[in-house]
Parts: sequence; structure tokens; C-alpha cells
Amino acid sequence: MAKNIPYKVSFVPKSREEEEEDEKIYNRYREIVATTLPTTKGWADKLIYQYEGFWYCPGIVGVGPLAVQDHFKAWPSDILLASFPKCGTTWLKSLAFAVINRETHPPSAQQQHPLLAFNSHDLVPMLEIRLYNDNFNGNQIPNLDMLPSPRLFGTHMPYTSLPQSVALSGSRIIYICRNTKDNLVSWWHFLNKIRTDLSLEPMKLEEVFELFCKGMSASGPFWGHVLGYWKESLERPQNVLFLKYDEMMAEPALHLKRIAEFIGCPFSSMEEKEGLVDEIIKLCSFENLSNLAVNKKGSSDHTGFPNSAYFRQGKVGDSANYLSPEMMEELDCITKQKLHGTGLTL
Ligand code: PAP
Repeated sequence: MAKNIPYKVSFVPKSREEEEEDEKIYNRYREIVATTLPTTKGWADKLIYQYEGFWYCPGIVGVGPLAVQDHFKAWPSDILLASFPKCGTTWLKSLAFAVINRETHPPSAQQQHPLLAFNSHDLVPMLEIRLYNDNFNGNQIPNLDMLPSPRLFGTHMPYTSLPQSVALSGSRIIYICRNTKDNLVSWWHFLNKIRTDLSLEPMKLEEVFELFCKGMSASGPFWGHVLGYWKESLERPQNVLFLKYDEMMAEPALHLKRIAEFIGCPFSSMEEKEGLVDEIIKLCSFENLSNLAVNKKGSSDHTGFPNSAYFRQGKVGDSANYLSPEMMEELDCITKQKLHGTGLTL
């Protein structure tokens, strides 16, 4: 299969004037970040910055969130896969991609399926990390008009920072979250992979735990992020589907069918009878994807990190192997307190 990443078409050549205009726009965002936003040491090589109450690492997103907010124009048919980092983004992207494209790319034709050649981050690009990130796009506001509909994007941005067009257009959002303890442990492992890549010393779990509890992890605070989408899913259930990794692991078929229905392409009884639901689950399973050459040895256009960094254990409850009983209790306590009265439990 040709290595032709579908969303590359977004970077259509621009005139010199347009390029200069885009560069000015990005310079302005960089100035805002450098001169007006709170910054602190955080977890990476560069100072992290806080934008509209949430923390970002410039090494990962550049000034992407600001550019997304001003320049991404959602279409009614768009589907946004939103998540707090390390809550199952890679999995959700694989499932949604496989569901939407099941006619052109039947999961049974395993040898040909794009998920065998690409990491799902390359098939479903992140708005702020890939498309609008000045670290990656050469300071060019991408033109996404040529992408086939429904356009499928990912984002770790909080609901409250998304451009208004997302709600106004009636586009759909699928959000995935996860229990706090597994999220933290997954984040800690990932973070140390990034740090090793940057030739930095690994961070101790205690250190990362402390920062996490203060809301300082990528796109943190965790609880504010989750609640933003949770509230919106209650107010606009036809537009925002709220999923939990833990529940999806327990009943993947049930949730895959929910996803298909939500995006307007439910499985027909014939498809179900033919075993399509199970085929997609198998194709997108941790066991299958993590063992592919592209995910064992390859790296994606997404962040430049090895694809293997997005696959570790793929289990629920692994945090118990790392967190002390006191840490588990403290996290549970914070989570209970933050989610109190919202109807959400994690
Ligand atoms: P991202 O936000 O950086 O994209 P994300 O995919 O959300 O990361 O989270 C990675 C977690 O999902 C890892 O969890 P762990 O550290 O607890 O193991 C990873 O193993 C898990 N994961 C990745 N792919 C799958 C999959 N196909 N099925 C289940 N879990 C998966």
C-alpha cells in the first residue's frame, strides 16, 4: 500500500502574500504565549504554558490551540474525536476510522486495511498537535476544505477552548476518558519515553503525581477537561457522545455499535450477522495493532515519537502495580470531590 497520508492534501501551496500573512498570525500567537500567558517548568524540556485554564507543552503543540480557536471552521458533517491525553485516543481513532470507512476498507480485507500501514494518529490528525501546530506546519494555516466528508479530526483541547463553530455547526464529538489512576500511570510512562527521547532524566512517579494533582499534565487539569465534555454531553447528547475506556474494554461490541449509531452509520442486521462488529474490534484490538510492524518500529507524522509509545499495556487497573495505597486514595478522593454532584463517576 502506498504511504500516502490522506490529510497531506490540507497543506495546499499558498501564495507568497498568504504565507507572509500566516507567518504574521503565528508571530502574534507566539508573542501572546511568550508575554501574556502563565508559564512554569512543568514536565518537559520547555516551559509549559496555561491557556484558558489548561496546560500545554510548546514542544508538543507549539501555539496550536490558539490557531485552532481562530482558524478551524467546523462543518456540520465533521466528527471530532476528543480526549484527555492517555485515555484511549489511539484506540478510539482506530475504531472510528474503521467504522466510517468500512465500505471502502472492509476489516476482513486485513492485508489492505490502512490501519495495517498507518498508526491511527496518521489517519485521524490532531487539530492542535498536527494541523495547526507551528512546529510542524511551517507557519501555514492549513486549508482543510479538500478533505473528504465526513472529516475526522482528533483533539486534546478542552471543550471550552474549541472554536464556536464546533457547537454552532452541529458537528459531532466523541469524547473518551478513563479512570484517573490508570490515566496518570499511562501519562507517567509516556512522559518518560518523551524525556528519554529528549535525553532528559526520567521523572519519578511521585513528582508526576504531585503535578497531576495540581492539574499540571498535558491538557490538564484532568477533571476540568472531563467535566467540560461531560456537561456538554448531557446538554447535547445528539452531538456529544461521552465514552469511558474502562467500559469499552469490558463491552467493546456494545460501544462500537453506539459509536456507529452516533455518527449516523449504524451496523445493519446483515453486517452484524456477518460478524463485522467483531472484525472491527479484532482489527483495532491492542493485541493486533501493537504487534504490527508500523506500530512496533515506525514513527508517525503525529508528533514524531515512535508509534510504540502509544501502546504499553492496554489494560484496566494496571495503575495498582505502580501507585501506593496512599496515592490511590488521594486520587480517588480528589476525583470524588471534583465530580461531586455532576452525575459522573470515574
Ligand atoms: P495519546 O493521548 O497520546 O494519543 P492514548 O492513545 O490516549 O494516547 O493513550 C494510550 C493508552 O491507550 C495506553 O494505555 P496504557 O499506558 O495504560 O497501556 C495504550 O496502551 C492504550 N491503547 C493504545 N491502543 C489501544 C488499543 N487498541 N486498545 C486498548 N488500549 C489501547
